[in-house]
Amino acid sequence: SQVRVAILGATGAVGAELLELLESRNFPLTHLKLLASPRSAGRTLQFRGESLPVEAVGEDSFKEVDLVLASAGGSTSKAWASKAVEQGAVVVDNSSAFRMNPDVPLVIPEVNPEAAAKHKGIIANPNCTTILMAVAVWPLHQVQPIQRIVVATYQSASGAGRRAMEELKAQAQAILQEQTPPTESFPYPLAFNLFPHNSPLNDQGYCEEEMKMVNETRKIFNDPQIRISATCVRVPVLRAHSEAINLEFAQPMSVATAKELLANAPGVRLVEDWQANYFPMPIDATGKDDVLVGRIRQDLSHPSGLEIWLSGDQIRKGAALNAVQIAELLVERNWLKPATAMMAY
Ligand code: A2P
Ligand code: 11C
Repeated sequence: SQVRVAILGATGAVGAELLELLESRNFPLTHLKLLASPRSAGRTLQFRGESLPVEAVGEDSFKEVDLVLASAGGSTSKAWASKAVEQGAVVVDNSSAFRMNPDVPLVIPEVNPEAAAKHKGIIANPNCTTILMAVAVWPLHQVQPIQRIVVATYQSASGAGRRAMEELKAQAQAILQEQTPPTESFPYPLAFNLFPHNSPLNDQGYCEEEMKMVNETRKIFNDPQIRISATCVRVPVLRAHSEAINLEFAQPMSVATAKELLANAPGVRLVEDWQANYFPMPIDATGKDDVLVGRIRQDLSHPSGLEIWLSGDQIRKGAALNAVQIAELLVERNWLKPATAMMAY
């Protein structure tokens, strides 16, 4: 089948990657519409050797569109997703706006593809940190149930968008020239520094990003009992997030079993050279589809514990690639049909 696609947020960091992936993966589209804010109207972007115009999103943007890939932030999705659904499109939304809505499937194709079948017009793409962790942890959890996850993240600038990536470079340059680094996208200098993720804090002292890892993982695993505690940190890396993950299983899982499962898991590449002390790094994960996982070891402090380490491209598997894989799933399984029961999103 042939699909008419719109990208909402085409000029952003994730938007650029969506364009690249639709082209390189030969997505079966007949028409591609590029949408962004009025600031970008009149710009052009390249797709399959052609210059396509960027349009300001508006009331009529979703007529004659079957699929919207939205990556323009939560408020933009809240403003436009239901309009797109009303006009007959299915929306794969990258923002946090609808992820915890019980009528919205939250999908990672390697983990819970079947959930997508039940969509009512909107399917949510999980947060980048959740996707990377879930892809690595799910193959283990299926074989030996995990009771508790304690995770610390090392998140790159790309998670805060294209301007934030430029700001990190500008900050590094300013500091090297002994000037005051610009801080517009970030609250503090990130270059030569790091800070706990600056999303809003709840009463228990956890930030939104940390609670996304807890709540989204439970929803995707369909396991409301699994206990998760996260500490999310922004680090001066351009793109690709890393995570140190401690897993507590119901029964011990050997390091050898975990390695074998991860070596064969979809979307995962086992990367470890113990002799060379070489393990996943963001520079190696950048531009790759797979989540790089390694440094798998027995938790010295717990007989049923394992430690794992990963790096994954935040813009690719953490965002654009996962969204395109969801779109491919919808096409392959013939699930790309307009909402039958209209939802009040
Ligand atoms: P624009 O470039 O016109 O501002 P990033 O996460 O890399 O910062 O990208 C955000 C994306 O979301 C950009 O494509 C941006 O477009 C788009 N965007 C931001 N605000 C709006 C809005 N109010 N309406 C439509 N698109 C928006
Ligand atoms: C970050 N993951 O790296 C965040 C940004 O829920 O989609 C993306 C927020 C989201 O800061």
